[in-house]
Amino acid sequence: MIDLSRIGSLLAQRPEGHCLPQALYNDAEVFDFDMTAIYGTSWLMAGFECELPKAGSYISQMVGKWPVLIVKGRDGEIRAFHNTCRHRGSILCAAGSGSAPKIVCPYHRWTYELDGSLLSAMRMEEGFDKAAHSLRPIQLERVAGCLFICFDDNPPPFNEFALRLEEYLAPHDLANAKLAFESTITEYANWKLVMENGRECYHCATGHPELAKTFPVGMKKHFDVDGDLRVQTFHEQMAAVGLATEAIEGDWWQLARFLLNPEVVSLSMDGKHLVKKLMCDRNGGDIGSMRLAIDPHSFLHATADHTFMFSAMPVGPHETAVTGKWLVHKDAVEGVDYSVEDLADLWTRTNLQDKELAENNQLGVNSPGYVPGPYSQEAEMLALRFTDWYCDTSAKYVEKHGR
Ligand code: 3BY
Ligand code: FES
Ligand code: FE
Repeated sequence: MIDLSRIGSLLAQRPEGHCLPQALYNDAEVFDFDMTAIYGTSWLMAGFECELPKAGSYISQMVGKWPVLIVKGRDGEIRAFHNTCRHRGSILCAAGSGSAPKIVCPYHRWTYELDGSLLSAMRMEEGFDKAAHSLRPIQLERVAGCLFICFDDNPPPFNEFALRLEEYLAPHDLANAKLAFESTITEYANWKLVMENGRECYHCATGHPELAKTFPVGMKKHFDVDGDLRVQTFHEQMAAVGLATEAIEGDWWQLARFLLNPEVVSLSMDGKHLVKKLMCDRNGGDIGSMRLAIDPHSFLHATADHTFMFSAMPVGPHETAVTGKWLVHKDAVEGVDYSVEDLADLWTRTNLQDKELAENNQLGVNSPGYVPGPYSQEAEMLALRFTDWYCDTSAKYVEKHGR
């Protein structure tokens, strides 16, 4: 049992505008709380429709300690299930992706249809009710080629987000994309330190010399750089080709299309497109970057030539799995239109640099001398927004369940 009154008092100790009390970054009970109250109640970005090209395609992934299976049915629907057999609970598919005509448990061979219904269970007694042993579903929504899941049967409102994401991301045509590369690294830091790091660019000029060549690291809240005379023209040009730019947000999501550094058309090592076949060819492929961020765990950047998604999944109090996915146009040919090595280079370096920063942060936060310090209101606005969201969401959970 999680002691919710203890969590409530830790949250109450946080000084406004500051990072969090130590225990919220390194305590085992807080980790359990975060899984239940944050990852267990939020919409999470699980991947992309293009990862499930045909009936029987599946993705198996972990959300913390919770195994999830996403499957495409014969009817074209994509469904998410708890990846646990209704017999004695084995996982059905190991983490990874693949395809299968049926879902067969590796333990005693209970066999499920792609829609989760139990098809056969050998040697079970007469009267055994197969219909009562379907796989247990998890909420899943598809928007503009992205897949979102929520463990809570009463998930946060989704419609406004879906409408706006469609408007911003549809021009990137993710339905006609393919996954060109995926990688997962382990960061020995609490997931909130990983996310705070991922939300701010206070550290980018020195911490990410390569990213800083293309990314506006001096940005403020909505990725505007003060005094950049190109901004007005950018917004006009994008409007002329029907691309939304305005920075908008809901409680748990943010969307914007923003200007990259001068002469830059992609988030790449040299600012040039990494893929010859574009996902969005409007304005000659000079369309800045479309940024999506969702709390608690993800951000995505879509430039004309490729899309990169970042996802942080807690593993333990001091351990987080960070997955990157790189999408390109489905007709782009590896070795001709792009090289995987070049495609993955920038964010791989950036993620490894962030791993070191987050791990150093965790070591220092564990010190008996640690005291939560203030964020820069200008340079760390989005990290502060993340921490505020975490505290608000947590406090509401404690309020609702703590009596
Ligand atoms: O939140 C983002 O979009 C990014 C990407 C790099 C650093 N961070 C501010
Ligand atoms: Fe799946 Fe036994 S646990 S068939
Ligand atoms: Fe960083």
